[in-house]
Amino acid sequence: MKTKSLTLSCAIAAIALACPAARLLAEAPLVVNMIAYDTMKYSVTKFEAHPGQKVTIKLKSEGMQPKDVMGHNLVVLRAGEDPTSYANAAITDKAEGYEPKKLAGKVLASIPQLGPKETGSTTFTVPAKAGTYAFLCSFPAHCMAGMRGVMVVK
Ligand SMILES: [Cu+2]
Repeated sequence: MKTKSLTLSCAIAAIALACPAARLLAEAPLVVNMIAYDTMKYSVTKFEAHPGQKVTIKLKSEGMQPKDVMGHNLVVLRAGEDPTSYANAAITDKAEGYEPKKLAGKVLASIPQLGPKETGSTTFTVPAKAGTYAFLCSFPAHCMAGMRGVMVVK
């Protein structure tokens, strides 16, 4: 009898794990550790996440130059938004850290401009829509120089 009930509870546990909702509840948050360099590159240019997953991106600037001259931020765009268009539209908005309020509708999450050895982080829930979400540094010319990447949601 005891063996039978044990078998039954195992079967229930297996069903619960196979259920997508249970999988989401059980899924651990994803932490992405990223470094920004004055060579206008990120240490991470691609990562994968699942719809509904909680993601924390931690960004550390290993830059040496002052924030005014060589600041680095991270802007994660919503699905279908183009990083080059965002960077071009934000280029004159120094007062807002190159993250203008008028473009807020295009942004999923962001970390403000960092100076040398500063760190920042952002936590967000991955949207339900599968696809590619671009991220970039919106300091003038950095995105064009290659300071960008993608979050692949699947
Ligand atoms: Cu940058």
